[in-house]
Amino acid sequence: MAIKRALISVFDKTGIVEFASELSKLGVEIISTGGTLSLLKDKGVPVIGISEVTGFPEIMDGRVKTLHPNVHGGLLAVRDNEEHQASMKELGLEYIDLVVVNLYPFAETIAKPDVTYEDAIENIDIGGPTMLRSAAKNHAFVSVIVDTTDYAKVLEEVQETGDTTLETRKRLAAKVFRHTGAYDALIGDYLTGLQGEPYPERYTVTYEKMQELRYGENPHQSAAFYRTPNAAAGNITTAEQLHGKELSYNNINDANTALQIVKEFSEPAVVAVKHMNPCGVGIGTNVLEAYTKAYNADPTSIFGGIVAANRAIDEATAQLLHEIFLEIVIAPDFTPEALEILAKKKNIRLLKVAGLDTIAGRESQPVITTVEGGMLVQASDAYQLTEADLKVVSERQPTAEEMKQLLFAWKVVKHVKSNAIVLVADDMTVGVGAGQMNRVGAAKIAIEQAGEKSKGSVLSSDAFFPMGDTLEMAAKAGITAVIQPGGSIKDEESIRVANENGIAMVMTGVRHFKH
Ligand code: 93A
Repeated sequence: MAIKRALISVFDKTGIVEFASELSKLGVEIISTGGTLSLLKDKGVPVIGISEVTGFPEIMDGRVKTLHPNVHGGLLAVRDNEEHQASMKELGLEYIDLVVVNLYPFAETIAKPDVTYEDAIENIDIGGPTMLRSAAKNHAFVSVIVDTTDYAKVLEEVQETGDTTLETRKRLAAKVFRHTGAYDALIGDYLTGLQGEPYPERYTVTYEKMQELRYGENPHQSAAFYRTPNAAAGNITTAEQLHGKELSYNNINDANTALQIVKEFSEPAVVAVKHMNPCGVGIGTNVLEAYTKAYNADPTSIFGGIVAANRAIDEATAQLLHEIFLEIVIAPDFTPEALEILAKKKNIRLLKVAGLDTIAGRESQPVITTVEGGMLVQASDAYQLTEADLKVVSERQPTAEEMKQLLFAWKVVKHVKSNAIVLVADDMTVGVGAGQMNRVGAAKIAIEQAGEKSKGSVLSSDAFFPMGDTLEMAAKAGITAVIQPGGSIKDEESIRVANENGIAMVMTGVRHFKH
């Protein structure tokens, strides 16, 4: 076997002239379509038009160019099958040994903000995937290239032996079916989305690989990092690494959490994250003040943590960040002085997430959790509390300052693993109780961590109090105001304890479990 005839039809023409001309030099006959044909002719590569093979003009504005038995017979014939050989002869068909196709840019088209429906539909490639699939099915005999980065390897093999190896053809074929599968899935998602049907019968998602990771959550677990096509700004997948070691699996997960929390705030805010929970959150009039508060919130846990700020890191803040061991600092920008100070440490990862200073709140997007044998999909918890949600249920109204602290505590507790209790005072978290199996347990941890600082602080709870015990503890600790969803059959018990202790209590009617 040898590669004697190649069919080339590419939308992305990167490297195609060089590749085709090298093939031609090796005596390979090249067949091509419309734009690819003109380009190759222009560049002096000997090439035959597809119409000469099909005996048909390209019709319907190019919608039907290569969809012809002369093409697909030549691609699908089993070369050592006598009946197939006889058909080829009888019908005057010729084998095609190599297909080079890349598709109409559907993903790029629908990513355009002003894309029209007609534009999207016109960018659904039909002939291209058909050729790719025919060639990939018949990879025992046919080579197929869908990725421009494979030109070099294929050329090398053809130059050496006149053909590709079966191993290469198998690899290329697998790539094709993953590619066409993802291509169709995206079209399906787009059309399903237009119908406003978030949970279709068959759920297809396509992600593209960003990088292989050294390992997963633990060193014995393998892992890789993928992104959705067209990820929005402000996401971890769009972060630019300015300095430091490669991100690890846990780094990416924690950085994602830190970003989600910091995006809650429009005022200057700094968040420190450990093990997917915030250990310190501070807000202030500037990044330095916000960081100082986030640090003082829990100077122990921040060690080895991930810090995210929603304002550019300046020199003074960088000095403080430099004093402790941090895995990552994330910010919308770094001043040159700040960058110089932070980059003194070889390993610290510095991530620039453009736009982070202007994003407040998050758009709802699907969140996927796998279970063994399946998956769960839900809309992300992007609920933004409004004044109308709030109901003061205690005898005492919260003061304006208490209300400010309560709303801050509420934004943080939403991002703490359930059961979650957060204590806040003076624009910073002073106690975080995360991931406990009962609410009093979470409160106990938060209060203990706050110590003296629990006096005069406010408390937020991600879900209602099943009984009055958490309020009893809060009262003893000197907490003055509480925010919680409400909705327990024993709400009255908690309200009574609050009233007996002069605690102001606000209900939101919204629960924020996070697991
Ligand atoms: O319009 S199509 O769905 N119908 C076809 O028969 C067909 N054949 C190749 N799209 C078709 N193609 C696509 O044209 C290829 O997948 C490639 O993306 C593009 C190359 O067109 P040109 O050579 O005219 O630039």
